[in-house]
Amino acid sequence: MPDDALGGAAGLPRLALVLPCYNEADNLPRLLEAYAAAHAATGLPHDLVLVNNGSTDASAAVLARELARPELAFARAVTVPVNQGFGHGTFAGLQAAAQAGAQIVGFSHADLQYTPHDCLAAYQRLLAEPDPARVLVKGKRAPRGLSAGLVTNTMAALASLVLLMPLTDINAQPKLFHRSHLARLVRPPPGFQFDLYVLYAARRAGLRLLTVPVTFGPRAYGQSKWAFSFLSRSRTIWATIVYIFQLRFGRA
Ligand SMILES: Nc1nc2c(ncn2[C@@H]2O[C@H](COP(=O)(O)OP(=O)(O)O)[C@@H](O)[C@H]2O)c(=O)[nH]1
Ligand SMILES: [Mg+2]
Repeated sequence: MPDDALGGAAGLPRLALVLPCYNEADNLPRLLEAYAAAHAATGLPHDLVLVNNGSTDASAAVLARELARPELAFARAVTVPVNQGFGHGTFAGLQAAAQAGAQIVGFSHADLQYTPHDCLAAYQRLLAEPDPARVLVKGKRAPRGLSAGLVTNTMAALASLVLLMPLTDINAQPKLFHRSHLARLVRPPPGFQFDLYVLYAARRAGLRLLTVPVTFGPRAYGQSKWAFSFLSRSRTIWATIVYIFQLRFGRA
């Protein structure tokens, strides 16, 4: 049964999941294969939007080659010519998804550390809600390494305290919500603070945050794009601390 028919017949609001990719050429074939398998297995009305976020590796050629395969007809690419950060690329993908008619939009990472199964389970969790426009579904990573877990929990505690709202595992993927939430994202930050902004805007609007457990595996290829050295990691953490206070005092 074609997805449209399934979506129409069952009345399910269609999902477009945005995967911003920054120099993930080595991960893309396996990533797309995994999503194609999950798509075929569930039959859910679900599209993929691959954002080539200003990659300087072979991502453009790999995407063009892979997306020509018929089993990937539910996936398409959006190109951001010059990289301006995770938030910038993700927001561009979310807007393109909404413009193409998706009622539910969301995002996750493109390095296969999150499984398609977990992302689609988050979608099903959202579908179980009587009013999907009043919730945001987010992942929460299973127990993590000591150091990564400490950073995650400290940042969540700081953000919760300063912004006066309970937040956990802020940068865990995926995040899924009704397209109407996009109208609240009036000043999306260009970098990794985008995740916090999306959650903050949701809480401010009175949405319920629903948490689903996700597994967070190791990267198949390449290295983390922000935590590859002590300096790069410290920079992102510091930028996030500054951003938390900017949000609190209306400067963001
Ligand atoms: N650093 C960075 N990552 C991006 C950007 N756009 C998309 N991404 C993707 O965001 C994800 C970040 O994951 P990763 O670097 O592994 O960070 P970690 O999983 O938090 O350690 C990857 O899938 C990247 O391809 C960008 O502009 N900068
Ligand atoms: Mg990663």
